[in-house]
Amino acid sequence: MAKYWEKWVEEISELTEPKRIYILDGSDEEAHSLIKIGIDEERINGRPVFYELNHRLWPNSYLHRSHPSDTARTEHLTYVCHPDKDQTGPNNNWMDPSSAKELLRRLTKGSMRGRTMYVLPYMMGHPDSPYSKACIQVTDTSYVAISMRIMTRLGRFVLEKIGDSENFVKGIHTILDLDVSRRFIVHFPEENLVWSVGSGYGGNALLGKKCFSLRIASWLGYKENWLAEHMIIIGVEDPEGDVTYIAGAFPSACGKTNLALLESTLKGYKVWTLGDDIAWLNIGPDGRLYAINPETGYFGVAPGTSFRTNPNMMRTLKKEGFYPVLYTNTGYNPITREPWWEGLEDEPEELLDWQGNPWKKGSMTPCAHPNSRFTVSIYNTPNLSPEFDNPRGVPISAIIFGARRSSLIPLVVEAPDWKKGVFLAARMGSETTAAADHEIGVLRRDPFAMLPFCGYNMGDYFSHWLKIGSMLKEPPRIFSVNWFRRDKEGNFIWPGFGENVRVLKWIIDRIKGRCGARETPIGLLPYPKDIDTSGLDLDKEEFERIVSFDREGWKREVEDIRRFFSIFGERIPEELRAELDELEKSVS
Ligand code: SAT
Ligand code: MN
Repeated sequence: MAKYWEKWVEEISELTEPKRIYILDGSDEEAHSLIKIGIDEERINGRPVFYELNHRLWPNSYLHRSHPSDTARTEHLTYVCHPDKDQTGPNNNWMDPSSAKELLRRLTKGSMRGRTMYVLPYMMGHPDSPYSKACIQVTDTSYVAISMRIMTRLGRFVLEKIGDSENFVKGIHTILDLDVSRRFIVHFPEENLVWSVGSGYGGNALLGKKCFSLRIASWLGYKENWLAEHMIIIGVEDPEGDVTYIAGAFPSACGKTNLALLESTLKGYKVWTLGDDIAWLNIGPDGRLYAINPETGYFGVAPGTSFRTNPNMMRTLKKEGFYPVLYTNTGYNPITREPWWEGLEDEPEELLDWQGNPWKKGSMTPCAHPNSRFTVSIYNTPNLSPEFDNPRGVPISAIIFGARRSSLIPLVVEAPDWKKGVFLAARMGSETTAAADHEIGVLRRDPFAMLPFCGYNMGDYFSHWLKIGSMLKEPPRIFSVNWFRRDKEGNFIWPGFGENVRVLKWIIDRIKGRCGARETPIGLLPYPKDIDTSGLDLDKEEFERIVSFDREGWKREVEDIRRFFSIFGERIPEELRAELDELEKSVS
C-alpha cells in the first residue's frame, strides 16, 4: 500500500507532468551532482542556473542570476487563504480557498513538462526536538533544491519519520515562465499547505522559510500556544562567563544578520550565534520561554557585508565547508571569477553586474542587486553557539524589537512589563528596504517585524502575545532598539555593527539589576552614563538626544499608531487600546 505522502507526490506529478521525479537524499555527492545539472543542463530564462566561482578564494561557491523581475518578495502577490476572511485579517491578501485552488491548479497543470520534479523531505527544527516539524516540498528547479538543503535539515530520514502519517507540511513550487502576471504565493493554513508559482526568489520559493516557518507556523502557534517569530537568537557571554540568551525581531534588511553574528568590540563580551531570521518560541517544562531556530542556514543580504561590518559572516562565507555556498544576483568579476557587491572591500574597475552586463566603477546603477543574497550553512559560523543543536532550545531572558528610524525612536528603550512590551512591539514602524518590491525609505508600521509574515489577523496575534505572557513563569524583558538615527547632515549618529554590543551590555545590566533607568511615557530610558561609550567618537549632545524622549515628535507618532490600529477595528485587544489612550494622554 502506498503511503499517504507517496500518494500526495503522485497526485502532484499527475498534475504537473514532470519528465522525471527525483527524491533528494541530502548527501554531499547529490548536492554536487545537482549543482552540475544546474551548470550544464537546466536553464532559467535561457541561462544556466549556476556558474562556478573561484573555489580557491571562495570555497564551494556558485553564482546564480535570477530572472530580472524576480529579485525580492512580492507581498502584493502573497495570499493567506483561511476559509474566513476575517481570520486572515487586513494584514494579508485573501482569496477564498476553493477559488485559489482552482486558479493554482490551472496554472500548475503541465507546468513541469520536460523538467525534473525534485522532492525535498525536510525538517524545520532538530529532528529530536519536541518543537520541530516534518515537511515535504516539491520544486522544479535545482536552485531551490540546493538552497533548501542548505537552509534546512533535509534527507530521506524525514520520510521515515513521516511514515504513514498525513501530518506533514506540504509545499508545491513551480517557476512557470517567471512572468509576474502568473506569480502567486498562496498559503492554506488549515491544510498545512503552501502553493507557490512563478517565482524562484528565496522568500517566495524556499517554502520552509517565510511561508511555512512564519505564516503557517504563526497560525499553528496561535492554536497550540507558542510563537513563530521573525527573530534572531543570540547568546551574549559577559566577562563572568554567563551567557544571556536574547531573541530579536527586525524587519528584513535592517541589520539582523549583522547583529546575529556580531563580533564584540567590548573586552570580555562575546556573542554566540543561534539564528539570524526565524525563532520558534515555546513554553518549556519550567515555564520559561525557550527558542529554537528551525533553519540551518543564512539567506542574507550581500551588499554592505564586509570584514569591517560583519567579519564573522565573511569567515562563514569563506570557510572550506561541507555545503555549497550560493550567491544570488551579486556582481561578478570574470577575470578572477569572484562575486562582488557594494560595500565589499577592493572595488574593481570593471565587472559584470547582477544581470551579467558590463559594469564600470562609478556607474550610476549598482553592480550587485540591492537585495542580492548569499545562501550559506550556519554550521560554517565560527561563533556558532554550542547550544545550536540542542533540541530543547535556549531559555530567553530578553526580546528586542528593532526598526530603521532616522528620527524619534531612541537607541534603546525598556518596557516596564510584558503588556507594555507587547504595546511597544505592536506600535513599531520602520523605513522600508529593498527586501520586498515596494518604494524604499518610506515609514511603514511593521509590528513585531511580522506584518508581511503573520499568517492570520494581526489583532488576534497581539492578543495571543498577551496570552503567552500570562502563561510564562519568568517572562523575558522586552526592549526596543534603533541603530539608525541620523544627524542634521544625514549621517548615522550611532556607529552600529560591532559597537551594538554596548547596547546589549546595557540590556544585560538591566536584567541583572546592575543599573537604573529613567521612566518616561514611552518606557524606561538609559541614563547616558550607563551605556559604555568609551573609545567611541560620539558627539555628546547627539548621543544624549538619541537616548531621550521627544514629546513633540511622539504626538505625531501617536496619531499614526492610532490610524494603524484602526485598520484592525475591534480585533485590537482592549489592553492595547488602553495603553494607546494612556500614551496619548501622557504626551499631550
Ligand atoms: O523573505 S526572505 O527570506 O527572502 C528575506 C527577507 O525578506 O527577510
Ligand atoms: Mn527575514
